Amino acid sequence: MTMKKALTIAGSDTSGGAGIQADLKTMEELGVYGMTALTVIVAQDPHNAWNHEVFPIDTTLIEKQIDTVLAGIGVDAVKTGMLPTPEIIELAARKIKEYGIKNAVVDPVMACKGADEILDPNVAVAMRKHLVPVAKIITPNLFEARMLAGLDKTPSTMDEIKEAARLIHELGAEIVIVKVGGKLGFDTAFDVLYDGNEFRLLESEKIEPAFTHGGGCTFSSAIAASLANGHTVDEAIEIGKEFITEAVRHSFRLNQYVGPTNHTGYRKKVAAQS
Ligand code: PXL
Repeated sequence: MTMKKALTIAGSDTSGGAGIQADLKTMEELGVYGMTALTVIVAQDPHNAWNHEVFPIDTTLIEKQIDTVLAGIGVDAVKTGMLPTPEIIELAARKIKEYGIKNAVVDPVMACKGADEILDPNVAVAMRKHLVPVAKIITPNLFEARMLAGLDKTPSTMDEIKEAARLIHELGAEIVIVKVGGKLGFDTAFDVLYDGNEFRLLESEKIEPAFTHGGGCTFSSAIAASLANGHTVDEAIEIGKEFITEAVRHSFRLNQYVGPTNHTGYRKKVAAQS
């Protein structure tokens, strides 16, 4: 038997709901063989309000991991998550180019949810320059969209969101999906997609209350895994939306600080349909 394969270049979320843990769980659920190049370890401080502590991995070691997978094995898709320094961003982009990876899904992580502190102000600069141009699909949230588009405030109206998506597309990404989710007070949860030709609203039901830790990692991994499985871009995005909706529906509380999305949610939906 052969399996489709995907590589995630991302960080470890020790608490298990986001980062490389979310990516591997998602790929597994979608029947894809997941592999990793670890960029950073995030630990959370139980004695200081779950403050995120970020420990980057040496760039040489990241390069060795990426080469292990891309030169030594080969993949059907690559996903990037937390890349904590400009050097690591440049490295990931260079490797995606070097190995001619077409199915590259970029989740431009700039901070952890609930932890406002941006990783490094130069992260956005390096992403604009190196990573956005190699992305088939890029999935910024509103804050990341603002930073990538170079806006001085976070977009909050539909026109502002569309403008941010357009500016990010101009930097070279094929498809931009600005994740709005349940924010901004609309009745549905939605994202705004721009492919250079048209804008599309990706709507889904709003699930409340919801825990959303790791939601961005999960959504982008589900898209990457679906591309690896040979789905078209439109199909992959649709599966990604369904996967994240079910993961949010089955989300749960881990402790007083964090509640992850549940990667087994989609499986339950598929089982119920068959
Ligand atoms: O959800 C963003 C994120 C991505 N990657 C890692 C994380 C987090 C948030 O905690 O820890 C490794």
